[in-house]
Amino acid sequence: MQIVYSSAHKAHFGQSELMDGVFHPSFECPERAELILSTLKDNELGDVIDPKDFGIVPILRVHNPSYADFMRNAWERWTAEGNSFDMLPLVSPGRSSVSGREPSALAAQAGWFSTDMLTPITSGSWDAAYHSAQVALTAQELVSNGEQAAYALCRPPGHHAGAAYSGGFCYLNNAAIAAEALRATGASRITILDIDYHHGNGTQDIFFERSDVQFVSLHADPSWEFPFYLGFEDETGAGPGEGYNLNYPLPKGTDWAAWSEPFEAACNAVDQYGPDVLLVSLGVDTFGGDPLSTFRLESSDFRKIGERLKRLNRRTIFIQEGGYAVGDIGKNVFNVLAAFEG
Ligand code: SP5
Ligand code: ZN
Repeated sequence: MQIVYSSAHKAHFGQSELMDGVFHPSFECPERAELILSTLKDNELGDVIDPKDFGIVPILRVHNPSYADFMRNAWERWTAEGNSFDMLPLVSPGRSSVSGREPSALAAQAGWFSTDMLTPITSGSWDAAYHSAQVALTAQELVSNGEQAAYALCRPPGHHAGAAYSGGFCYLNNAAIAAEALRATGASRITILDIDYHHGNGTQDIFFERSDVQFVSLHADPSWEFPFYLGFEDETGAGPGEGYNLNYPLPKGTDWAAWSEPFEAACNAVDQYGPDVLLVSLGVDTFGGDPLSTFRLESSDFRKIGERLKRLNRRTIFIQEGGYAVGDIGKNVFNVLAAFEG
C-alpha cells in the first residue's frame, strides 16, 4: 500500500514534556516517524509519496477558526514577547473560573486551547501539524479515488486534539479531518477504530453527537491512565449520536489474550455499522516495550491485528497515532500493515 509522508514533521521537536514534575526530553520525537519510514522502505511495503496541499478548508471542517489562528500564530507571538524556549501553558481555566469569554492574552490562550503540559508549541509545530493533516487528507484521497488502503505516516499525532484544543502530543485531529473529508466526498458512514494505548478523547469529543461517524476505541482505563477525563464505558454518544460511540477501557498489564477479546467485539461492532470507509487510528504504544504503556502486546501480535482488520474487508485508511518504543516502532507498524496486505 502507498505510504504518505512529509518531512515537515522534523521541524516539530519539543524539548520539554513535563512528566512526574520534571521536564525531560520528548517521547514524541522526530526519530519515531523516521524509523517508521525507514522500516517500511526497507521492507518494501509500498511507494512513499508526498502529501498534496488541500489548504486550510478541510482542517476548518473539524477545528474552530480561533483555535487554528492561535496555533498558526502562537510561536510568533511567543517570541515577540521575548521567549525562546518551547511554549507551554502556565495556567488553565478551572471548571468554576470560566466566564465563557474567549481570552485574548497569549498566556491565557495557551491554557484555554490546550489540556496539558505535554504538548509544546515550537517554531515548527504549526507547519508540522498542518502537513500531518495534509498527509491524512492525501491518504484519504487515494482511498476515495479507489485504492483499497493507504497509510498516513502522521506526525504529530492527532487523536487527543479536539475542535478547539491541543493535548497529549496532538494539535490537529488527523483522523477526524480525514473523516470529514470522506463525508464531503460522498461517503455516508465512516468508522474510526482507535487502537492506540490511550483513549482518543479528541476524536470522541468531535463526533459524540454524530451518527454518521462511529467511534470505537480500545484503550487503558482512564480511571488511572491519561487522558483521564474521558474514555469510560458508559460514554455511548448523545442525541443523534447515541449508540455510535463505543469505549473498551482495559486493565493495567493487558496482553494479547486480554486485548484480542474486546478487539474482536470492536470489529464486530464495525461490521454491524457497515462503514463505507474504515479509519484506523493506529497507535502501537500497546507494545510491551513502550515507555508510556502498561500493556504487553508483542511485535508478532501486531500481525494478528492486521490480519483481523483485513477480514473486515473495508476500504481502510491507517492514520499513525502514538508509539514511543523507537527501537521497535517501525517493525510494529510494518507488522500491522503487511499482514493487512496479506
Ligand atoms: C498520541 C499519544 O499516544 N499521546 C499520548 C500522550 C500520553 N501522555 C502520557 C502522560 C502520562 C505518562 N505517565 C508516565 C509516568 C511514568 N512514571
Ligand atoms: Zn497513545
